[in-house]
Amino acid sequence: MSARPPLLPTAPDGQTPVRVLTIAGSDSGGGAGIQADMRSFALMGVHACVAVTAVTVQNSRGVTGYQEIDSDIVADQIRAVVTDIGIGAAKTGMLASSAIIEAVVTTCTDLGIGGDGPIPLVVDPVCASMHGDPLLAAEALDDLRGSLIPRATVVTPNLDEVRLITGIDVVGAQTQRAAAHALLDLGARWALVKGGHLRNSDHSPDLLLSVDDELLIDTERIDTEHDHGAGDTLAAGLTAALAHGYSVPQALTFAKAWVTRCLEAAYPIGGGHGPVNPLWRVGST
Ligand code: PXL
Repeated sequence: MSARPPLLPTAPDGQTPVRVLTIAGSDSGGGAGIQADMRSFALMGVHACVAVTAVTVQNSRGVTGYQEIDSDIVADQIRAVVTDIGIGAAKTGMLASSAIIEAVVTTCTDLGIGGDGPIPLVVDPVCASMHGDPLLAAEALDDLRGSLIPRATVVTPNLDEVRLITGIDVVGAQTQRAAAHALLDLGARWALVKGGHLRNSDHSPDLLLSVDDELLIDTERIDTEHDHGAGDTLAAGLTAALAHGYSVPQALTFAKAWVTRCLEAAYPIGGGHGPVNPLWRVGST
């Protein structure tokens, strides 16, 4: 069992917690998307605001449909919380369509989220569920590449997403590095290429790269079928730590320890893949 991740410090005034924003889709099965984010954020001690982008119909076996939220309503949710509650960092997950990506990019640019703005932006470029069900319209890939990734403080694709975004098939260290460079070339400040889906490996090497820095965290793969929401949970850990003012490499060190512990505590539900489980944090597992 891995070491317990360090506690994030409490808010300076001891009363108002650090706040973050997740811009993401709902998972009716409670394992990924907004639900994964909210569970982890709560247990990491940060207050999470939510801009809902889509409502998916899914259970442990897969996604059978979804309804997008009107892009103006997505933009309004972001503006409403950022201008009142204030946030230390934001995260994107499922964005469903070109219209929603455009609304998110415009609003984030206005509000200083990502890019050269003061609020870090974690872009988890969600394209499909773990079962391969699409969560992003095919034509929206260009918007992901051309307008959202250039605003990312850190972009966090898995290997399937890397292939769709960069065309690079990551099979080892060299191709992983080439893929990270391709993501930096798109304009991301940091690229995290997650190795969890590497074939024929009992390790999960995650490579974090910027133009002048890098960090490789190579851990043993946790052998579980119940890893639904793992990518969301890692990105939530990054977002929480960035909101506390940690650097991107420090945030990754925290987030990787967090998701590893959540994978170790994952449980089966339904007939398919169960969720990663941040409830270990309160000793329920
Ligand atoms: O884990 C990626 C993800 C994000 N958001 C939603 C999802 C999924 C995967 O199924 O359903 C809503």
